[in-house]
Amino acid sequence: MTFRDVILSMLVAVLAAGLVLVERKLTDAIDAYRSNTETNVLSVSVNKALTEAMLEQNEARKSDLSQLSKLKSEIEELKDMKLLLEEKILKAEVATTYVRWGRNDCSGSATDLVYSGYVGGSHFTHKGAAVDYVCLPSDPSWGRHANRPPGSAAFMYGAEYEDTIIYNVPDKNREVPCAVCRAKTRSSLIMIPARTTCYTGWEKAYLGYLSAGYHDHHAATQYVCVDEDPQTVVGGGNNNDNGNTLLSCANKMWLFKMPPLRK
Ligand SMILES: [Ca+2]
Ligand SMILES: [Ca+2]
Repeated sequence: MTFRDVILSMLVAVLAAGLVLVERKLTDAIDAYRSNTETNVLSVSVNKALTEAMLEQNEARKSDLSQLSKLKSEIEELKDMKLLLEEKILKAEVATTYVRWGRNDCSGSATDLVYSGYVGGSHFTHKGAAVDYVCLPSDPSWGRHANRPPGSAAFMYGAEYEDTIIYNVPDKNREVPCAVCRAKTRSSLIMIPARTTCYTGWEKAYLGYLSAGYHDHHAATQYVCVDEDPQTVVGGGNNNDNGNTLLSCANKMWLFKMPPLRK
């Protein structure tokens, strides 16, 4: 081999090495391009998915906001309804009525007089008579069958005070007035016997003496509270009519022997 041949062989070897190097670089470049392309595709897909998720989330948020706004509106409407109902309740006509026995007027600024009149009831000698006291109006009116003959009728008599000390009357011949009272803003009424004060939460309408008919009379009566400062019927006179009677209660029931009540 000549020197020229040697040189040529070396040149061929260098060229071959250069070609291998170029091929390797090309392969790397192609791999890098592929890798970048895949990454880009992946990135686009991820971005698209993220965008879609955000759009869905925004839509859901819009829906939630709409629901929330609707709920707030409904709550406001309910609040308005509640206020209206409370206003109606406050303005509602709440009242109760009672008879004030022994007086022709009512007590308290929140109490109206419905009517006043006279206490009536059965005759004290009549067996089987009605037991209740009634407050007869001073301006009665007749129905269709006025003034029937008394053959088989029930009777009504005026009541007299039969105790001069308790009721502070000059004799046992005075008639008893009454008043039907309407207590505004009150919804319940009870008569509490054997107490001079109310229980917690209750307000006194009036104070009086527990009264009923005489224990040995034929006709039964009922317990009523006669005002502690009773009046007499104006113009009633002092005849001893003795139709219906009112006496204060003597504390002889076994209950009243129990402490702390006195006999
Ligand atoms: Ca009498
Ligand atoms: Ca009389």
